[in-house]
Amino acid sequence: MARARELFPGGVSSPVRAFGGVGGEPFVVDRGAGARIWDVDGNEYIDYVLSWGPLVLGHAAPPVLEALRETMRRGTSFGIPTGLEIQLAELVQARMPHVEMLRFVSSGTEATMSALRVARAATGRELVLKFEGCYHGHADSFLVRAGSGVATLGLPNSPGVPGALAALTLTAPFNDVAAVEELMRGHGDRIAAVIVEPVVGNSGFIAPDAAFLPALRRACDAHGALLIFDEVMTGFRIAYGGAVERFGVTPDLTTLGKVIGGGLPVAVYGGRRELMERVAPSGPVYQAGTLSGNPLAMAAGIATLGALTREVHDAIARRTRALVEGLCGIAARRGVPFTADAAGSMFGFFFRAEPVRSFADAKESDVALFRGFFHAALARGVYVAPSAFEAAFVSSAHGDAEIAETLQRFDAALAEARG
Ligand code: KE4
Repeated sequence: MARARELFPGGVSSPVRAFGGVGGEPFVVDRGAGARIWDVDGNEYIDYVLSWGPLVLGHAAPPVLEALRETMRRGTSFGIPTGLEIQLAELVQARMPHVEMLRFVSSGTEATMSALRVARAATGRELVLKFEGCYHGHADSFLVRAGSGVATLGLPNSPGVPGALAALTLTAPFNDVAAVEELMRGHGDRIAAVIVEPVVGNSGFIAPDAAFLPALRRACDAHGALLIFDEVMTGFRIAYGGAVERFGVTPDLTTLGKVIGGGLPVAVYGGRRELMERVAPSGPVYQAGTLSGNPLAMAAGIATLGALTREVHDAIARRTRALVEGLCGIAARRGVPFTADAAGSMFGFFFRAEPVRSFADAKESDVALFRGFFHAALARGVYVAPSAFEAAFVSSAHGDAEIAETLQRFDAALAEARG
């Protein structure tokens, strides 16, 4: 890490990995297999970060490695159409028929940035509405924090984001239908899109109230705005068919990432055909990428989705629910204020008695206790995200033994963290 800090800002390739949210120094990983990872000192951890979501089959999953071995023999990249991208796209469409046409890119940031560009082009409008605590990658328009909690023109929270651009981003609290309707009354005819994580994973785990997503759909229809579901994290995790299957609300555009690359760089933006046909070269909205549709990434995605059958998905979801219920039981027995929830193979918890419905609620959780718990759990071989405001993930490699072991270690870690 000392050498890394000389080479990279904060010594990391992505900020959240630097343990800034929990203090201390990150470990350096050596390898992973199934549900477990080992650091360069030989310490073993049951992994609930899974590369921040992608590894739904666990580390070094045999079908993925086999697909990579077979594919790399024929070359690693062409920049020419291949059959692999067609195969992966058809696998996505089979589970998400509302993604009528799509474009592969190499990161969730590219996907959401491009989806917003399509929405702005299609509507001729410039404003975008996002929700506090939702993260959609680091494109300028999304690095904006609300000045107040209800409806405001954004203030850049990252230097380098031009004020004029930040001013085009509106924010509202997640689950706050009244705030959305107020914004729509005030700015609705200038809003190109509303973008939302259907289940929030970037403020910790926050599920939508039953009325929330339908209300967003209605508000967009009433004001001619497009609805974008950012499913980079929730896709193929909260349900076999993602948010549309789970909530019955259909967006105009969808972004995907993480799971569909099985650990290699793949993301997607897609949706209604008449919107996507506006994208170059069939239309004038420009977006391009040297490694988009990369054959190795496509092969890993095909192997991952191919193995993630509905039965496999449902089995992981059952184990995830069992884990969450076990965690709640332990916290209750120890009298620790705690709330946890899950959707499919994604879950999260907060050290707070009341349910968390917004980022403001999440920020009221006991972050200091989370920090102590994180390190006590890590010392016992359980790795959750080094931040109180991230979700956690389970893979098909997390069997009953891993869940049982996790609960034992969680209990001891909580006892230590409580002091
Ligand atoms: P990437 O550009 O990091 O591939 O994807 C951005 C993105 C877009 N949308 C959602 C809903 C996301 O969760 C993400 C990325 N998620 C974070 C974890 N919260 C990636 C981890 C990191 O930033 O290192």
